[in-house]
Amino acid sequence: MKKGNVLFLGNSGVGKTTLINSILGTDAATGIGVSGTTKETKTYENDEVPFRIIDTMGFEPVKFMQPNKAIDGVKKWSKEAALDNNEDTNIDLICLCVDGTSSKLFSKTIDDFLKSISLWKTVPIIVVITKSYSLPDREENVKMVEKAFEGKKREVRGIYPVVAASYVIRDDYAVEPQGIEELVVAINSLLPEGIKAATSDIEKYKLDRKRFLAQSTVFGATGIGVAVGLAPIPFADAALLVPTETLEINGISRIYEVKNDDRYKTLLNQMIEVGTVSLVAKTIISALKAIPGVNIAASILNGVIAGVIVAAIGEGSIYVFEQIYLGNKTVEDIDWVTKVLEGKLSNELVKKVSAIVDSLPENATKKDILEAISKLFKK
Ligand SMILES: Nc1nc2c(ncn2[C@@H]2O[C@H](COP(=O)(O)OP(=O)(O)OP(=O)(O)O)[C@@H](O)[C@H]2O)c(=O)[nH]1
Ligand SMILES: [Mg+2]
Repeated sequence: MKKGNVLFLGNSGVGKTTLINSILGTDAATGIGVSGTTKETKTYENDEVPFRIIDTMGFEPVKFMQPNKAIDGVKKWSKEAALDNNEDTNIDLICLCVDGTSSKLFSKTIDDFLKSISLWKTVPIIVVITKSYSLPDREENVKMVEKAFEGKKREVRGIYPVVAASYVIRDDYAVEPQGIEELVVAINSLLPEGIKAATSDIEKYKLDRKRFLAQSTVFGATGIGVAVGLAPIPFADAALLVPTETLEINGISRIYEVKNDDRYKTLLNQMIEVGTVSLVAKTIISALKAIPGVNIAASILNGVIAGVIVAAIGEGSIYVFEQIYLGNKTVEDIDWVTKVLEGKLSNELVKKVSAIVDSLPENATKKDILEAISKLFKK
């Protein structure tokens, strides 16, 4: 099948590779919080969307008579791909990524960018505002990009703020991924006729993406859970996890487009009760604390337990909201939801925690714990 080519450009560190990973699930990226500068032009694709993405090196301003490494890399890729396998290397869409946390630089970045892409005169351009964590900034940023394009020869076909991966703002607060599906729908709509995917195919893509993004949300919340457990206060009961689970469940429900109405709030309260102070939660916590042969500090065990509970509730919530999104269940099926979540807090968890505890060093850090938990939860 013929695929479109979408070129991602942007300054180093704006989050191009992270975003590509979030769009395609290709593990192109370096992983959350790990910095890994892209050193060569690389393409990524999957079976679900009708385009491949060309990831480039961090963009440099064009200096007089000096080539831009990113653009040069794309030219080189284009030549080599054409020689290798006759792949179609026409660029169909250019996507400029600007960093939403450093908005003041937009105008200059966009000027430099427009100069550098003069090679592709008729290719449509969109702008993605990466790391768009703050809603008020988001509106401002969109306006600033619009303004930066005013009076320019090239027009911007759309401006898309995104959060590519769950972003932890404070120990107890995180922003879930946002704007990815909208971006993909927009990219698809700008591809040439004959390449573009049908709406029904995009729906299938969206469902898969929601799961991926929801998992990123669970990962973020689990990290918060571990921190809560590690804190030097006695982890007496899981009531301490109410804020973390609230954050997690709300984030997942937004990804699955659940309306934030009274019916949802009732469901949310029930879900949090199951995951914190219910008899089932208390029973499992006692069982976890009593795991024999533990040679790690009590605070580390508490960190593991808290993280695992948040991860388990997250896994259950993904299933719940996916069923609601698909129309198989409603937010009023509270008994069913309760059973799903209680099922996640079963003895299976004791086995999981035992395995994690065995694999951890005595002086395990928050990062070690988080890695061990996510490995165990990944199928
Ligand atoms: N939590 C979170 N971190 C992000 C997000 N986007 C980017 N980052 C982080 O920002 C850093 C840089 O991201 P990259 O994706 O490597 O940036 P890049 O544009 O590919 O950088 P170069 O390859 O150097 O051009 C990494 O530590 C990412 O984890 C996001 O949406 N959420
Ligand atoms: Mg990169």
